[in-house]
Amino acid sequence: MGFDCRGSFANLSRMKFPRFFSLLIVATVFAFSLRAADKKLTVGFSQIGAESAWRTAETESIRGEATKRGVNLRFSDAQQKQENQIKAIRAFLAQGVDAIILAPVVETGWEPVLKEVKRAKIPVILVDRGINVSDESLYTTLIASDFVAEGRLAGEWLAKKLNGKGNIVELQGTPGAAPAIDRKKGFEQAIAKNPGLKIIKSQTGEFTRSKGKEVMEAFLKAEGKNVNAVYAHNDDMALGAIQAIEEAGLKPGTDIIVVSIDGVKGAFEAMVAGKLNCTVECNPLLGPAAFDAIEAVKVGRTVPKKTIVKDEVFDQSVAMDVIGSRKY
Ligand code: GYE
Repeated sequence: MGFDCRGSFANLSRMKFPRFFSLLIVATVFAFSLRAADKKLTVGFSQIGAESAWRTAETESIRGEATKRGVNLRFSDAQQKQENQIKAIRAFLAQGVDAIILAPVVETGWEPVLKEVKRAKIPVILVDRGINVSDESLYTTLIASDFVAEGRLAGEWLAKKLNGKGNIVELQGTPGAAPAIDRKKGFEQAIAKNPGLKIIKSQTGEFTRSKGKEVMEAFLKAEGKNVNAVYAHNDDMALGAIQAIEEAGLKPGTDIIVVSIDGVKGAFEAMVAGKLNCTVECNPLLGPAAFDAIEAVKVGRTVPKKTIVKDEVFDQSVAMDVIGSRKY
C-alpha cells in the first residue's frame, strides 16, 4: 500500500488554507522542540577550589554526572577567590551557556553578577553553600546540607562525650563561608546548654589540612594540657590537628577528643585508628541532583527553591563497619 502523494496534495489543497497553516506551525514547533530537546547542554561550573577531600569529591561527582549525561561542562577552579568566580560566571555568560552551577565561596557580594545572569535568563544552580541576596530570584535553586544542624549534632555528641564539662578549641572554616558561619552557630547552640563546656580558642583553618595543623600547633603552644577537645568545621582541618596533637606528644582521640564534619574516607580511617572520635557527614555527591534540576528547568518544570541533603553522625563505634561502604 504505497504513499499516494497525488491524493494527499489533493487533500491538502481541499483543506481550508488556515488549517493547513496551523498544521504547518505545529509541525515546525514540534521539529524545533525535538531539536532543542536533543541539543547537547553546555553548563558552566564555577568551583571554589580543591581545599579538601570533600571538595574534590564534589567536583568529581559533578564532572562525572556531566559526562554520564553527555553535557558539555565548562569547569573553572577559583582557587578560593570570589573575584575568580565572578570572572568565570561572566565568561560563561559570554559563552552563552545553558545553565550555571555555582559553589559560592562566601555568602555575600553576588548580586551584581547574578543580575547579569538573570537578564540573560540563564538558570543558576547553587551547590553546597548558600548566598545572601535581597532578591531570591537571582538563583534558581540551592542543593546543600543544613550546616547549623551539622554544628548542633557535633556539639551534642561532644557534650555527651565530655559529660558536659571541658575546654574546647575550634577550627573554623573559610571566613564568610556559609558552612563556617552556620557550623559555628549550631555548635554554640548545643554548647550553650552545657555551662561546663567552654570554647577557649577559635580561629580559621581555612578548611585545609595544613592550616588546621598550623593553628592547632598554636592552640597547643598557648593552652597545652588545658585543651580537652577540638571541634573542626571539616575533616581535613581535624586530620591536620591530629598531626599537631601527636607531634606535641599527646594522644588524639584520648588525651584530646577530636570532632569534625564531612565524613570523608580519611576521617573514617582516623576513627578506625582511634585518633578521630566523631564526624558528622556532609554529602558532596551533588552531581545527580544538580543536573536533575537543570534538566527540569530546561523543559519548563519548576524546581524547589531549596533541597536539603540528609546527613548522619558517625563515631568510632560504627566506623569499622561503615568504612567499606563509603563512596567518598
Ligand atoms: O565541609 C569542606 C569544604 O562547602 C560544605 O567546604 C562545603 C565545605 C566542606 O571545604 O570540606
